[in-house]
Parts: sequence; structure tokens; C-alpha cells
Amino acid sequence: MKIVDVAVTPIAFRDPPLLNAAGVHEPWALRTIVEVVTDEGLTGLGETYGDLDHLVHVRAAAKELVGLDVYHQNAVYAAVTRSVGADVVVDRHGLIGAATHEKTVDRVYSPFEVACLDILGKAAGRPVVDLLGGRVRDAVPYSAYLFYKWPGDDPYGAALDPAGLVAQARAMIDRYGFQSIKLKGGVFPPEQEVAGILALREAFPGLPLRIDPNAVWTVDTSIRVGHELDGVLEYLEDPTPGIDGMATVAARVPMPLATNMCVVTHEHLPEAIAKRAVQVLLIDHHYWGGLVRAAHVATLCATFGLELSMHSNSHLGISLAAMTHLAAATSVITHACDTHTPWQNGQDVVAPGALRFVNGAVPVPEGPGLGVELDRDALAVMHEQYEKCGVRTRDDGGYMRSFKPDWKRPVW
Ligand code: GKR
Ligand code: MG
Repeated sequence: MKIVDVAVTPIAFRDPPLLNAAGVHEPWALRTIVEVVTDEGLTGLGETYGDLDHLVHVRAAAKELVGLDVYHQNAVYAAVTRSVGADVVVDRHGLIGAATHEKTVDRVYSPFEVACLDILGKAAGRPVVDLLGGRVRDAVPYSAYLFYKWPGDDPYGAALDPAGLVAQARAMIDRYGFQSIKLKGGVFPPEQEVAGILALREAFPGLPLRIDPNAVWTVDTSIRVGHELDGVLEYLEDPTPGIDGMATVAARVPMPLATNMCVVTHEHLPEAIAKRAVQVLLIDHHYWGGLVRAAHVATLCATFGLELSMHSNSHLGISLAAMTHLAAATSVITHACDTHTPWQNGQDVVAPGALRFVNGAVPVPEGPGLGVELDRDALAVMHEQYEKCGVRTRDDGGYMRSFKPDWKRPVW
């Protein structure tokens, strides 16, 4: 089955002022929607980052795929590799770890692979989960992903202290039924964030908790916080930068360490495993080269005793569907996955109905392929928003400095 056309559409959607170690989310989040069309009339969907330097590579790769067979993913990967070129490194926002050439190729390839799997599922009349080995769970649990935030045009209000976090968690859990909680930290001095976690522990005694300061704590701070939160955390995510720093912390804190920053491509795995730097890897098909490659990495990690969870950035329904098929087929993903879905507040490019949360979990979409349909009107509106919004590359730090000119990424 041959690829005859590939459409690449950048879009923008409203994003609340969520705070993180890199600054604050701009009012518009960017994504790129990929549609792969075949000579048999089937179309597959993919979703990826919207930053301009990435978009340029996605557009260039799209041209190289025409004429290839959707079954021949090795040929598709080779075409993307050639199109990206040698030594090119893209990805600057800094919250998903080091940028490498391998990661750049895997990021560009991912939406095309997902779209091809969508096509193959539609051709076979089976959901993507069946192409990945079949389901090991009927629904994928996600965590309530809390952020410190300014007030915005969203239902959650401001959250700048423990009471604000507890109120945000309650609103999100009431609406989605989440059974575990992640706090994006690295915003306030660690003692304030420890107080936030302890308030969440008191308010939600039965729910697993995690905190992720995106590597802005020193090794000493990470060890101190690790001891202060002994018995409180399910895992501590990226407290400090680098494999060596994480290994030092891991040897001295009582809880597992998780990462989506110090292990982000295959080349990081041997060292991280040898040094016992992390115990939980947050897999993400958007930069680990699509669903099949991400599933392979997950299985490889499990071989070495690592547990698996899943990372997310601001995303829409094509990504949520893909994440759900992957986690539904991958038994070694045993922790609730991250999702930014609540922060999108109903905005989507997929038609309503296929994706829903039941007790914090998303039932695997039943339809063939990804099981979601593109809402062309929504796509057109979001593309127009992209054309008009002026944002071309995510820049949380620049946006923060438009309010606080002296702001710098913290180190605690
Ligand atoms: O959306 O601000 C955010 C997050 O901080 C995101 O960019 C991170 O990549 O969710 C992420 C994480 O777990 O590090
Ligand atoms: Mg993280």
C-alpha cells in the first residue's frame, strides 16, 4: 500500500499560564498534525511538536515519503534519516533532556509511524493496540498533572501555595477521577514544594504522589528533599541534572528516581543502567521514535529492572489515542501515565466521543487504527490560530521574562 500524499498542518491552541522551571507556558501551545494518504484511499493521523525548526524537518521528511509502502517502516525510517541529514540537532526548550541527532531523527519519524499504524489498523479493521501485540489492559490509567499556575482563562484558577494545589487536584480529580497525582515543581524553593506535597498527602491519603522539578535541584538538595519525603512519594522525577548527578542521588534517597530528561535516547541507556541512575523511565513515543520503537525500549528497560511510566507535553487527542494504544499493549508500563489533557479544556482536533476518562483511565478506543477521527473544522480553526498567534517556537523563559525581566532558570 503506497503513500501518495502527506499533509503537514501546524496548529495552535489555548494554553493556561502553567509554571515550570523553564518559565511559564505562553497563551498558545503549538502542535503539528500529519495526515498520510495511501493509494487505497486510507488516511492515517499523527501528532507531533509544533516548534518551527522541528516543523521544517517534518515538512521536508513528508516529501520523501511519497511512493513508499506503509508496511515498510524501515524504509520510512531510512527516508526520514536521510531527509534530516547528518549531525542535525533540533529541540531547544530544555524540559525533555539533551537534544541529540538520534533523538531528532526519532522525533521527526514518530508522527509518520503513528499515521502508518493508523492506516494499517484501518486496513486490517483492528485497533492499533492489536498491531502492538494486543491489549494487556482495557483502559490506561493517567495521573492528575498539577502545576503551580497564575490565574487564566481556564476552570482551575491560580495555584501558588499548598491550598491552591489541593484545590486544583480536587477539581481535576472530581472531573476525571484520577487515582494518582504528579506535581510539576522547580518553580518555588524546595521547602515550599515539599509543603505542597505534604498538603496533597494529607488531602488525598490513598493516592500515589510524584514531584518533578525538571532537574533544577542540586545533588545535596535532592538528597535532603528525598529524605523529607520518605514514605510519601511513589517516585521522585528528575530532581537533578545528568546521569552522574541522578546516580549519586539515587544511591542516597529512599524512593525510586524517574526521568524523562537524563535518559532520552538509546545512547543514554547503557551508562544510566550501569550507574543505576534511574529506576523508572518515562517513555514518550514522540521522541523515542514512535510506538513500536517505544515499546521495544520499554521491554529492554524492563530487562534491566527499570520500571516504566509515560511522559507528556501539551498535546491533543491524536497523541492521547497513540499514548493509550501504546500503554494498553505494553505490560511493563506499570505506573499511571502523564497527560496534559485536562489543561486543554476540551479543545481538540479529533471528533468528540472516542476518548474519555473513566476513573482516571482512558479506555482503549475501539475503532480501527487509532480509533479517532480528524475534526476538519477544528483543524482549520486551530491552523488559523497558528497563522495569527505569532508564536513559532515554545519559549517559556522568554514569556516569563516579559513579566519579570530579571527572571532566570533557578538552581536550588
Ligand atoms: O508542560 O511545562 C510542561 C512540562 O514541564 C513539560 O514540558 C515537561 O516536558 O511534562 C514534562 C516533564 O515531565 O518533564
Ligand atoms: Mg518530567
